[in-house]
Amino acid sequence: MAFVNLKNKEIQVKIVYYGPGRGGKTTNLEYVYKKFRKRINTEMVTVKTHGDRTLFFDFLPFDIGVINGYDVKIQLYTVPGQVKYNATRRLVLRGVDGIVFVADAMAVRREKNILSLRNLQENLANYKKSIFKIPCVMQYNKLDLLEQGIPLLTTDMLEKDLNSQLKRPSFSASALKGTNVVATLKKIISMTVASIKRDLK
Ligand SMILES: Nc1nc2c(ncn2[C@@H]2O[C@H](COP(=O)(O)OP(=O)(O)O)[C@@H](O)[C@H]2O)c(=O)[nH]1
Ligand SMILES: [Mg+2]
Repeated sequence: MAFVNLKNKEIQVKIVYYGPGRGGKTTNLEYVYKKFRKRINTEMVTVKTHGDRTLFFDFLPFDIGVINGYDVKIQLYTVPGQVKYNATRRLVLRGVDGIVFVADAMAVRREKNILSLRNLQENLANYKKSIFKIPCVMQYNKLDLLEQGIPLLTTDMLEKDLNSQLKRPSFSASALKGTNVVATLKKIISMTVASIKRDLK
């Protein structure tokens, strides 16, 4: 359940970008940050370590205006994808309202995607949340690599591997070029806000 401040009539919505390390979660947030700079009045917080890997999380607050008289503040987070950082991933998932699962469409990352989705399911279960109930959007990222002749998983394969049971909205995307980054974000925001409205009733 989202954090609702009845006194200032404000709802804080937490959306987490989840997925395997190097899949493009940080790149998604960086694109959003650049694109909507005017609506974002705080700096993007990002904690990086060797290479450009997220150590703790990236955080981007995002104001989407008023819904039902409530000021809605969207908070976008990413998690570190590497297997060894599970404690941090779990922490970032605390209080999550919506998930974007960023899968890496590179053929060599097939197994990593599947393991990461399973890990998400386990970590949500830890908070008594079900991946089948929480608002969730799938993003198949790095579409642009096709032009360079890099072997990619087809959308059909990705759907079969990751979305055959969940049946969530999915987007083929390029976080690097910005293709479908905003579409993904809009979809998860609308699904999450709708779910919070149902809860508030
Ligand atoms: N070609 C291509 N590279 C991408 C794309 N998205 C991310 N990358 C690259 O993949 C690497 C890992 O991206 P990053 O956003 O740090 O992944 P994260 O670990 O999921 O946060 C970086 O070198 C990015 O530039 C994309 O859509 N296309
Ligand atoms: Mg990252």
